[in-house]
Amino acid sequence: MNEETPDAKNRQLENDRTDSEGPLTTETGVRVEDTDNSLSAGERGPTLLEDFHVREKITHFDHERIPERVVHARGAGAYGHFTPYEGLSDLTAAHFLSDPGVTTPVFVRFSTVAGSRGSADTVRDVRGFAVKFYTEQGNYDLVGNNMPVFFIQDGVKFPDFVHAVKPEPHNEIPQAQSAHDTLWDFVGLQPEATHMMMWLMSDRAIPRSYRTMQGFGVHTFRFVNDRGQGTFVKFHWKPLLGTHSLVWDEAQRIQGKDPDYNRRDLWEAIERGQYPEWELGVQLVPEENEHDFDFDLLDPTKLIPEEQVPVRPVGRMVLDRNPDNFFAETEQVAFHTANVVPGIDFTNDPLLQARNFSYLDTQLLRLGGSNFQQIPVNRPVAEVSNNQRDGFSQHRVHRGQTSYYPNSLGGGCPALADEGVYRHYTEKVEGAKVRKRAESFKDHYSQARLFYNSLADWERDHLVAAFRFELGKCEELAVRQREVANLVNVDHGLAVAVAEGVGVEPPEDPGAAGHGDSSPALSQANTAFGDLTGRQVAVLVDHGVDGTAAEALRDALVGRGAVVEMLAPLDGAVRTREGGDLPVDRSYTTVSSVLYDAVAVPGGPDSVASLAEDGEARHFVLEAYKHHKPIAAVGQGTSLLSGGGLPGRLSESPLETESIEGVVRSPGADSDLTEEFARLIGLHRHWERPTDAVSA
Ligand code: HDE
Repeated sequence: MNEETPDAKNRQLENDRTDSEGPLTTETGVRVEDTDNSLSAGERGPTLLEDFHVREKITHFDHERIPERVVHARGAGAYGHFTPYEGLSDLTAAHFLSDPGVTTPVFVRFSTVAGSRGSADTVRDVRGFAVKFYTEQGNYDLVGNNMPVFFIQDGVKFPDFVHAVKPEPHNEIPQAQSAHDTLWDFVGLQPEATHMMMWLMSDRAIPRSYRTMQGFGVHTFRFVNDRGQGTFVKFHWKPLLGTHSLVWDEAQRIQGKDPDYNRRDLWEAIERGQYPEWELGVQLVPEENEHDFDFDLLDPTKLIPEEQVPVRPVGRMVLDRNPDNFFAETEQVAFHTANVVPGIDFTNDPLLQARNFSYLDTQLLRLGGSNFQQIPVNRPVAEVSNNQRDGFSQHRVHRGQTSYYPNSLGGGCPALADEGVYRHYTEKVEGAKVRKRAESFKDHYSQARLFYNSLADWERDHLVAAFRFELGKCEELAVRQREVANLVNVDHGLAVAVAEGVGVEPPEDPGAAGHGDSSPALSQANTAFGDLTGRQVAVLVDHGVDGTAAEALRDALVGRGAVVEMLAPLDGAVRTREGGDLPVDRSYTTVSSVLYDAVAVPGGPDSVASLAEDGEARHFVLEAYKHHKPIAAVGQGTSLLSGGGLPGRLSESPLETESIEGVVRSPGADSDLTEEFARLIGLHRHWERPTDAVSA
């Protein structure tokens, strides 16, 4: 373990932390005895201009807002650290990847893309996954997304794309949604977006949690070693909990029930000490193999199938500390793709090249000038020394007579560095100036098809439903029809299914069958299952509940890392069948089944009878059932399943042993029940459960 680095950032921040203690003062430190009454000429007279306290207080308030990010405005952040598994010096000069003994502090910000700062978390959207490594060689930012490809190939199209997806300009509707005419108008006319639209219509766009999201660098980058040799690299973050998503209907309901759902989940997991972890992986392509693929490595609408180039795990990131202040840290953090360290370089991906311009430019506006790197969350732990001076909000007090290079009056300082320096990869470049897309960028459908081929049946069903939902919200039939015409190049069956759903002409079969390739790694069916860490389980109880069963279930699940809450009609406590008091965590009228991953109903005739008479309780179970969630019913608790309008085979014989996908029923809370319930929760959702007939 490196002595200096693990908490280098945390230690640095210590100097900036402020606890508003002691007597109230003005910004200039003058003590204030009354902040409730303005200084006025007489008790009922006009306020006096000379009241510097009221002027300062209100002026500061007037200036509290800064522009939100033009994209990725809504986000949540956390600190943590990264440790490599092994030294990668043969590939890269990056020190933070050179030695398992080096642990590097990080700050990560997750985000949605289209919505404003105050929009809901669980919208259908791409998620940002931006990591700032505070390395000993300077800050390195890996500014990625939770999907491995992008909508456009060239950065010059980015303003067009963002204008299309953002709320429409004439009425600013809809907020944080892609289901509207302008987005589909744009992507229908822009076939290069097709692959990414497949990802956006998939479950990847509604992650259950930031903790259950993959991350991708998207572009092909370049590792460069000490000898100046380059290797192409794609970055992957893999969550240890697996990649899991919400159900679309559930995601929409959460937008109202808890718009902070993903943000809260991250915050609470860290507060509980359940630190989320990701493994960093790299796909490596030697320079000489650049042209071995049937797509261009520089094209950001393409991924490298893992089956073609395996992902090599190279390190681990843990997020273990929440920020002290949202604005100071999460809002003011400034990521920039051009923040690189020795050993990591760019490629000529035209999207990446534009990003390298855009991020600095946007921070200058958003953070009010050129000194934003001095803001605590942005400051590197590496030494900073240069001749840059002045500017708005300069916090450094530079000493000395000189601020130029070369100089003799300042002792020649700062001197040019001669070791550990950043050297750009000496790539040979030649060519005529042209505005032309390379021929190698022109296949827009093969990988969209690869993605479709790779999905499990339930994932395809969700994808079709998402296309129908989104296109169904477009008013212009021509826009719907054009997208369907696009999809026929991916898969005829998909295009027909979407066309039927949105009431436009099903397209002709183009005849030529597309390729049958698939990449199992792209399916969420092949992710990690079984870890209950941070899973939210609701236990519905009322007076007369079988307290022994309820507590046994809770203790067993908590022991496996789940968060279990006792929910009753009223807050406080319920009397158990055994005569004791069972504390209630909250009234279920303040929450909703969509905020939980699983529901249990313990027995106790009185408790169950009372719950069965309450529409809220019945709806809770029914809705969980509709959203494919695991349900456990103990003893008489099984009868709650029968009263709620669930499909026949569940309601007719609640204690029958006929198995129902994701439902466990048992006469008592024995270890078999808890074991089975835990297994079902670990499987996340039970997609094979038919729910079409369920109205909840
Ligand atoms: Fe961004 N992007 N982007 N982007 N991006 C921004 O920078 C931009 C792109 C991504 O949590 C902005 O500081 C252009 C791809 C994340 O603070 C802005 C292009 C990927 C974040 C910007 C892209 C991303 C941003 C807005 C096309 C995935 C949030 C505020 C050439 C690999 C970072 C800001 C955070 C933020 C520009 C495309 C990821 C305007 C011009 C591809 C995660 O500079």
